[in-house]
Amino acid sequence: MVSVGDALVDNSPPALMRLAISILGTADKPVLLTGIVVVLAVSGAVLGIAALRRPVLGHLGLAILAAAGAAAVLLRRADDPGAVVPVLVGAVSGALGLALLLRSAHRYLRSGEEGNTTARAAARREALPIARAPGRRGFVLTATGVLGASAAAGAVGHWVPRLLGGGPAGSAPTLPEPAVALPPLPAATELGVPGLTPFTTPNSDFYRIDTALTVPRTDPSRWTLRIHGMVDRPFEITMDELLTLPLEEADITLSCVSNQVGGDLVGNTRWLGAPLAALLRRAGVHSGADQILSTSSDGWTCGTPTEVVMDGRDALVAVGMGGEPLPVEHGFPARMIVPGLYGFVSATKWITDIRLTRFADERAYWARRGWGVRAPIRTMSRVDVPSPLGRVASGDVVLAGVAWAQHRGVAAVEVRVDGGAWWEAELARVPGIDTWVQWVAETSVAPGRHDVQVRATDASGATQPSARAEPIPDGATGWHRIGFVAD
Ligand SMILES: Nc1nc2c(c(=O)[nH]1)N[C@H]1C(S)=C(S)[C@@H](COP(=O)(O)O)O[C@H]1N2
Ligand SMILES: [Mo]
Repeated sequence: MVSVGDALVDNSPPALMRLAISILGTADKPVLLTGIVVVLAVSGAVLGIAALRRPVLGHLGLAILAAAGAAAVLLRRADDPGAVVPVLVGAVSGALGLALLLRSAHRYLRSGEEGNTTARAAARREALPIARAPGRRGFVLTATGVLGASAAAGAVGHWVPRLLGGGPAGSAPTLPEPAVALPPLPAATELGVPGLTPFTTPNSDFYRIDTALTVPRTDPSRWTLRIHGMVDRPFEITMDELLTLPLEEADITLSCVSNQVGGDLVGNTRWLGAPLAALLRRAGVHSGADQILSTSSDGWTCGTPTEVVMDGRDALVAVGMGGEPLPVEHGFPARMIVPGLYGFVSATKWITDIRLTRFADERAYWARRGWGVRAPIRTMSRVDVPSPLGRVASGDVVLAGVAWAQHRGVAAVEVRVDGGAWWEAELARVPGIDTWVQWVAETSVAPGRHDVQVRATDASGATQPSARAEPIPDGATGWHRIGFVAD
């Protein structure tokens, strides 16, 4: 099911993907998987009814479904033909189940014909439930048994790999100390306004965006990262080797290009990792190799401008996030992080391969689907307090939120109420230019409905444009506005 879902995700027309993302947001995965279950159940019902007349139809349909499943598995897991075994076992069990059900259904139908006048009439006269009639009961029992066995097999298939420790949770490496440790965050990074987004996003609250229907699980002792392509000295590095490199810490705010104005697909944390530029220097990148094409263990690809990674910023092959090894959902055992670029062009999770190439020659996953190629994060600001459509007491009110302009830095945040004059908010302290910053402003309002707007100016002096643009192809623009009511 998951492989079929993956195949659907990777091969849907871009327009359909955009529609699904815009309507369903991050619910798109459960909806897709539920849809597959529904399609399978309906196909099963139709095939079952057809098979009553012509059993061969049922088995043929089953074979076609199994072939589609096997094809989806083999296409994605070409290196692991064993992955098709569950599909085959499923197909054989399906055929057995179908044969059992058909036998018992035919027995019931026959008993219906023969016993109509006697047994069924007797059953009715004695007010016995009709299920007691011979044959029917047998069919209901067989059907329940087949259903129960399927559910049990599904549950076992789902839980056994997890119980056997198929995941890397137990084998997570203990993270070495960074060679370049950052001082603790200054106290003034947190303004302490109730309801305001915390400066550091806890790992458990960090937004998750990826195309993976099941989280790729890799044993770190078997993980390698290959760096090759347009380089002088291609090499492969193991996790042990990576962890002996001088690791660095960096506070970086990651944002998804799909984040709408006012949206929450953005988070900030302290990352730990090996500087990517050093690894690339070791490989010796050819001039002209303007794209770093990275690939995850599940085949997702990402194109990052080489010059951005080499310009001295804290681009990392990260192994730690928020003081812990990367959680599996966030790329364990290693991922890329490049301050200033949207995640889809910089933040490859479950990374296993880096190939130096040229934008003119190759397009990565989202670029092939109509999204941007070079996508620096746009300056953005958000109102968190008051909460949208929230109620506050009239008189003095506190307005607060966050703003970001990664790798340029936020120079100023301005707010205005009810379309009045803009005034400057107070900014918290931040450890660098790669993170968001909390802002706060105070005003007083009369009872009634009001709205707040916010806009940020980055350190180059550019203020966020008011014109609204959709996230596709390279990031939303516009000023965030929220309404609130003062009592
Ligand atoms: N392997 C892989 N890495 C990926 C993606 C993906 O689909 N697959 N999505 C990217 C996108 S679009 C974003 S915004 C970030 C999100 O990282 P997070 O889920 O850790 O917040 O991961 C990036 N890395
Ligand atoms: Mo994203």
